[in-house]
Amino acid sequence: MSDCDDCLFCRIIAGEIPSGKVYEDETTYAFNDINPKAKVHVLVVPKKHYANVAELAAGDPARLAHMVEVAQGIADDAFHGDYRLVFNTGADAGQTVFHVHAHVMTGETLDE
Ligand code: DGP
Repeated sequence: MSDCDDCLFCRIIAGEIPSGKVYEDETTYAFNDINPKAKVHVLVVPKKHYANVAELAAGDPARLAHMVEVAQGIADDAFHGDYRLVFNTGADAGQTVFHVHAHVMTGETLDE
């Protein structure tokens, strides 16, 4: 982990920027997306900084699996366990924050 001083999500995890926290454990943090695309739209992030899901999968696959467990728990609580999980990876795919984050969208029936 390095170069986190100017990482928005590292600052949110550190509590330097307020967020609507919905879950936290030793390795993982989850908070409401500021621009929700579904009734429930939560971002799940590892506390350790990885730029994208490919780096996380290569560096710590167990942590990635745990993020999916956390996403499942959010959907179990919000909407009988159904959810959409999105990792935008790279600027041309729409990634704007380069600290890996899973978009968990749930809480309602989603359009295709
Ligand atoms: P992406 O485009 O995949 O990199 O998604 C970044 C998401 O982060 C986007 O849906 C909006 C959200 N976001 C950006 N800045 C903030 C913030 O300061 N607080 C919160 N809660 N969400 C943010």
